[in-house]
Amino acid sequence: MTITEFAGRTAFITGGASGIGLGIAKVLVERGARVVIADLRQDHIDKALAEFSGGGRSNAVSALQLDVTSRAAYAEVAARMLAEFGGIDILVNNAGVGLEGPILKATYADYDFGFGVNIGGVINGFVEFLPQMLAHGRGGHVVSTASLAAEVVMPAHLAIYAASKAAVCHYCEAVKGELGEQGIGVSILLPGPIKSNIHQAQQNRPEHLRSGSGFAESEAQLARRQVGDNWMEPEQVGHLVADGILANQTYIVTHGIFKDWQRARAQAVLDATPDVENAAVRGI
Ligand code: NAI
Ligand code: GGE
Repeated sequence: MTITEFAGRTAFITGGASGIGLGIAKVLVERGARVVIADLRQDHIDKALAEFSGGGRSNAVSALQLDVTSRAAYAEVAARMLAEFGGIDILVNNAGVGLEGPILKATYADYDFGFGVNIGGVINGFVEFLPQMLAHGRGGHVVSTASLAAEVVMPAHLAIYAASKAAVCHYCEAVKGELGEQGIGVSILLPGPIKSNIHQAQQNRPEHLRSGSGFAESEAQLARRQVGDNWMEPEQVGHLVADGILANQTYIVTHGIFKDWQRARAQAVLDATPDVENAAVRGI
């Protein structure tokens, strides 16, 4: 029941008009899926659609404007997907913002922005799309983009980002068993550095969370940060994601460069854990 080929399947990709999401969109189209790109930014949508136009399967892709934090808008879009495609088969919860700033300057606006998009948007995707994915009976798959930032101890200026991504990771791990019984596969994408517009957090911040932000200065600096030449191409991530969907892989990891930090974090937790040999306690 889970996904064995992309032909005849419809994929819905949030944040699909730029970077990693666009890389995934290109590969899924190439491999035979119909793809619907959902993105906050109309400028990204226009540019992305232009990249598909004239291509072999350009009619397999369409796009719509959506802020994943808006539950009312998300519900309308999900209803449209049900009416137009008989429901989607693959959900890619990829929209995210790379906000950063000194934690002592963070305000509620910063917490609401970071958690609202990075974990709130993922939850809204599950809540809006799970019912139709279960009802159509074709089985399906949900990929959610977390980050290797969720797997290492991050510096304080990335605390909100890291915490929001760790939430994505643990939520997906926890629901995988129950959804698997219903024919819905679950994968978590854990990327290292990928060429994208991740440094444009400021441009993706809604007006009502701009005033009162303590991160204005750091986000202005962030906007000037350059993408590294050696960072991975989004389409390469797309191929890893497509293969990961077919294998119903729990973790799709793009880079091995943080492995020592990942190991150090896991080891520190184990080191702090007592060896309890009390059967009554173990039974809990
Ligand atoms: P990107 O900025 O190029 O693409 C993200 C897209 O999401 C943009 O087109 C943006 O308009 C859209 N978006 C932002 N807020 C949205 C909202 N509220 N509703 C709908 N769409 C929204 O950045 P990238 O890097 O491709 O980011 C994709 C995901 O990958 C994010 O979740 C990010 O945290 C994650 N990630 C990126 C890494 C990197 O090195 N680029 C590494 C690890 C994770
Ligand atoms: C490429 O730009 C970024 C960024 O500005 C913030 C976060 C991330 C990328 C990613 O989510 C990853 C980088 O691959 O975050 C990290 C994971 C592990 C160690 C350090 C990371 O970022 C500094």
